[in-house]
Amino acid sequence: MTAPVKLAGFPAILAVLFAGGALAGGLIDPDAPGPKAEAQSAGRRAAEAHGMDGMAGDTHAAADGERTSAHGPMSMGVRGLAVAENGLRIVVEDPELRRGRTEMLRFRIVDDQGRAVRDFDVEHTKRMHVIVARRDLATFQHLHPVMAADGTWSTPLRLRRAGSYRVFADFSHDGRATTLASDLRVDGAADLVPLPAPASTAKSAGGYAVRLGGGAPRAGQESALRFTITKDGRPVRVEPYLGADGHLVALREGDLAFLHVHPTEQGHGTGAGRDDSIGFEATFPTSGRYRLFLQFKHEGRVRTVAFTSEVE
Ligand SMILES: [Cu+2]
Repeated sequence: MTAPVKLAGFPAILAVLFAGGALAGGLIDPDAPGPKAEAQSAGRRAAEAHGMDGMAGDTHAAADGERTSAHGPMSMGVRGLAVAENGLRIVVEDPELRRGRTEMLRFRIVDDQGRAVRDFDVEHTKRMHVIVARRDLATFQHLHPVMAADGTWSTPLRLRRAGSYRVFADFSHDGRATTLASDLRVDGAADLVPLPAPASTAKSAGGYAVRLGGGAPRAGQESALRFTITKDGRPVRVEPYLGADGHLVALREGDLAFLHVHPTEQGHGTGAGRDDSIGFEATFPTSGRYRLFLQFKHEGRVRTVAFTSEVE
């Protein structure tokens, strides 16, 4: 296989994490057992623990109690189209990865003098959230890298399929929420797929079925998105994930604009809680199609499902 040999100094081979899913219909599972085993054998302790996503990080019980959203209104807008914004820039050390290999993705957030930023605010229980999606939105991974003393963030990453990817660094610095994005590439013939048609149900590994309710979203208006999760036909009550009932990322077809969506305040976690659905509020900036990636935790594992949503 003709790997990207031309880049000398390829960073160390690393442990990985793959989000799974590869099936076009929205079967995406970042915690599939296979890659995890590989990651462990690759033996990069610190990064790997966080790279496994939800697993390690979610044991921070203190943060789980915080349901209040730290987001300001600005996070409702479109983000993630730029490599530099708000005086900050993302610098990816080596954006070329070999297909199917566990590599270490490394990047820094630098200021306009090129100095690495090292003080980040905690959002959703983490100082840095990384999303990696292929351009056709067929794959999605949500990672939590670890930062070295010099400000370099790193996480194991494995991309199973060739093609062009976007990496989003979602963070807050000095109280300002920012999402910067850059390209990654995996050499080889890419089997790009069209976006699946809009559908109100999606399945994930583990026998979960998720239904999306709430009506057709309209551009520029706040839309309620409610997800109801069942497993083998029975209702599922989710466990806290990143300090909320779930985590939702919406990416716009065509340019992969990034919408970070807020959980609604009235979760099911309190009181009688007869409603087991998970609610979010999103303002889609324009009409068009979006891919929604919902992550929730149940029985200790984070599951991911994807929906195509048509916004009018
Ligand atoms: Cu995250």
